[in-house]
Amino acid sequence: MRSWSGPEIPSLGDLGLGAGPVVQVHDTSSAGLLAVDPAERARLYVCGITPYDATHMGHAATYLAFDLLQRAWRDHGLDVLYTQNVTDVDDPLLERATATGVDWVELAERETQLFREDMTALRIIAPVHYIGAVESIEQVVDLVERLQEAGAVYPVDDDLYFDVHADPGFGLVSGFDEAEMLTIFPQRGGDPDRVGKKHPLDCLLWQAERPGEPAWDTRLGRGRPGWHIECAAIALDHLGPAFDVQGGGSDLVFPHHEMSASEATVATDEPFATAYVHAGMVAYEGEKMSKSKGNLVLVSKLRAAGHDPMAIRLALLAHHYRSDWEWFGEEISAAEARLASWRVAVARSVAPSGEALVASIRAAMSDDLDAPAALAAIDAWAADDSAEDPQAGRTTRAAIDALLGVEL
Ligand code: 5CA
Ligand code: ZN
Repeated sequence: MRSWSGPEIPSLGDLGLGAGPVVQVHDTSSAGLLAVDPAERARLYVCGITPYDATHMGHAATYLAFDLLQRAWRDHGLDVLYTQNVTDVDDPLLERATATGVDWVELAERETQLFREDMTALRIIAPVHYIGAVESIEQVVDLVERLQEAGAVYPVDDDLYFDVHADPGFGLVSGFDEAEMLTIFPQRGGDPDRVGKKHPLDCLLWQAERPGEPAWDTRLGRGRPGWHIECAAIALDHLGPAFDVQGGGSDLVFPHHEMSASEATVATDEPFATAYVHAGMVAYEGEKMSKSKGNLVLVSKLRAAGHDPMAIRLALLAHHYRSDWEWFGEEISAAEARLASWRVAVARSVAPSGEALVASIRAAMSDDLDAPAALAAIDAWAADDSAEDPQAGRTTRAAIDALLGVEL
């Protein structure tokens, strides 16, 4: 499907500032920092929205995290091949469509379009491939057939299930033991108690047509894809196996990323991704912000209320991408004040060294995308009235744009 129009990104190298450092990010599967430094091109897959409601600040925080990763990679000199999916057919979308009397295709199109507009306003880098589940049915069927050839698929009634233990590495993404998995699985769409499954954790690959639900005629019969295989198929098709980073919010660690990784590994005999990077959860009114609960702060509402998208972006940047945090509304005024002070600071005819500040921002961002540390360095520079560098305003404006995506 159509991607969105992403921002222009200035090159700091072109300003004579050289290249940024190698980027280190926290990898969930090894529970530590990993230098992700492929030759020439980094390949990134980020799990996209299920488009049944509007973009909230939790979504925005997650997509911002992977925008920052790409900015750091680009500054280091890498090209980035970026794929993101849209889960445009799945239970929650169909349930919302039925409950509101809207056609599911229209609902998905409307919310995906709003998401594109929110991403453009926030200057989030657009994926090269923006791919819906509906347009990937063929790839899913191919992948399920590869799993069948590997002996990892069995039927339950007319549905098809993946035998998770066909992958000796099952569990290595999350690091969870079976008890933890069994607790979380039913909370995140799993069906441990379904009669006929060989193991409670085995997951749905293909769901046979249900009355009143959309279905496609395929070699697997009439039906639709399960959730995890959708991302495995889209990522393998557009990035190939062993790509650099699989990303999403921490609510996707298990089962979603665990299952996708195992499915892809069994089908290809190669690792799915090198690193699994997860953003923390944004809460509101004491609970994880989520469409299913309805405790939402919508990006589009903040924009409609007249808040500068760059202030919304700065409010998000004030939190480290890996931390869980709660939105309390007043952060937007703090971000607006910060934005105003930075705009004044870069307009100074002479300011403290721009190059030293760029080095600090680069050091912070290449160290697991530490945006709060970068913001603190910029605040200190803005508050310092020593006058030594007539180029500092220009250099700083470009660095804040290139590395943090904030246009001053
Ligand atoms: N379509 C699937 C992924 S394949 C999905 O999880 N969709 S979603 O609309 O529920 O979430 C979209 C992205 O936002 C996911 O990466 C998810 O991890 C992230 N996300 C959802 N809620 C929050 C939240 N409260 N805070 C931070 N990130 C969130
Ligand atoms: Zn996904």
